[in-house]
Amino acid sequence: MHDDTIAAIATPLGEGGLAVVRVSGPRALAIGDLSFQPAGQSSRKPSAALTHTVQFGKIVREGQVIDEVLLAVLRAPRTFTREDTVEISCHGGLLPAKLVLDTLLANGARPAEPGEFTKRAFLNGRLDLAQAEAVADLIHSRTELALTAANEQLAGKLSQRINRLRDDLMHTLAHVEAHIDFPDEDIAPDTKHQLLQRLEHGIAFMDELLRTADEGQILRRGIRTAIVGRPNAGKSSLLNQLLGRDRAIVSHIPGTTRDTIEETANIRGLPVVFIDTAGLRESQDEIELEGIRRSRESLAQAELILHVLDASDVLGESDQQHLSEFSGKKRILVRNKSDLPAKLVLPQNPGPVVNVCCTSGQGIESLKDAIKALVWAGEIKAEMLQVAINSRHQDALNRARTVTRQAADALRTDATLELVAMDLRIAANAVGEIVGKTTTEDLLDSIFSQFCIGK
Ligand SMILES: Nc1nc2c(ncn2[C@@H]2O[C@H](COP(=O)(O)OP(=O)(O)OP(=O)(O)O)[C@@H](O)[C@H]2O)c(=O)[nH]1
Ligand SMILES: [Mg+2]
Repeated sequence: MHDDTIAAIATPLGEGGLAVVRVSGPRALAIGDLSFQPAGQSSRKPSAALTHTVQFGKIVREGQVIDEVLLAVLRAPRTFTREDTVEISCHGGLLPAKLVLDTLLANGARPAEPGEFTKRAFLNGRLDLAQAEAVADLIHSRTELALTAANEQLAGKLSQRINRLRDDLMHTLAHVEAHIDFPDEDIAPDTKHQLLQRLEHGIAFMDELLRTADEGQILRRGIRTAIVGRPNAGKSSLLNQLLGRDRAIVSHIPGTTRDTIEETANIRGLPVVFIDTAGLRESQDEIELEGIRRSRESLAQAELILHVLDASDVLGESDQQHLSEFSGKKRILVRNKSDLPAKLVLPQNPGPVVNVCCTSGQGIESLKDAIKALVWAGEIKAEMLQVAINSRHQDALNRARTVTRQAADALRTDATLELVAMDLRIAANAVGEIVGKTTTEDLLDSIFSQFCIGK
């Protein structure tokens, strides 16, 4: 348990109906007492109030009323941080929340660091590390699928599986270590067979989890999708259609888009980050050249490319060049202007092609299906959402898998049991990192610093 008491504004800074200021730690109730004056007959000072009740009153600093508030009293251990907690709902807007916070700080609280409430929840055993990460995923989720995945992880679905995997590794390790202690006894063939089976089972399970990494990444970060093509092909028109609103300027003048425009949309449940770019062509214009340079940069970083072609025109030399240039990437060819007489002839086997008309919106739904089909193989299964791992989990599992494989091979070929035990210990530790059974201060810092202040 921590001996200092932390406080922060938990709601976004800006004007709103309400803001919430949070205090957590051993002196939360005492600091509440110093800052809060109950109003009316039934309201109490925090230290005199029952747990999980709301008190009405005023925040007062040096005799001056700061704001009229509702104050929630939450006593340990049934709180998010498992510490005594006070949550003050004050009027929204920068100043009331800031003055309430200042009062709490003046009365002995310390400003919380980003993610410190959740870090305490983790350190006090309320959440494990994978669950703590899910809190951040939940806050940042941009589609309902991402939210579902975050909720499943927060509910411990991934953690349960990871704990079982780790228990299995530890169990095998205990067996192997027992035999190291009695060097005269060989491991009986039956037992050895069982141990090997268990290890293979563990490796297969790690592979299963590792296969969810791409999906986990998509749900958390979205799919970066660059919309490219020659000027006037209809890239900005396409962006507007996909977003369902007029975001980018569309005009008949080639070279309209200069700066890249980035917007996130929900495509069949998946968060997709679309990047409209400047049309690719030779240019003398300094600004357009910079735009084209940025287009190239977006192209390089994109995980998916929508290559827009004008169906009413023949395939130009530059189109042809771009077709082969982008063929190594996940790509969909979008034949735009399908309302006009067709002149475009595509080369053989160009990969997925969708016909659209960006003035009427025709074909846009098929394009959304094509995007989903290309980036997410098969259905979106509930099972997948329960486990979809993040890149930190992926890294830990990859390390665990390598040494478990090594341990299994060593055991099979009767190598020294000490080596087997050492690898298994490394594997169990790596798996333990995922839920936070083995951690370092650096790891915790890097995870919780990504949180917002007040969470
Ligand atoms: N007939 C027809 N015209 C279209 C269609 N889609 C776009 N256009 C027209 O094509 C012109 C260019 O559209 P934009 O969306 O600005 O093209 P762009 O690829 O973003 O062009 P740059 O930003 O200059 O590279 C505009 O006049 C659009 O109205 C379509 O499906 N059919
Ligand atoms: Mg444009």
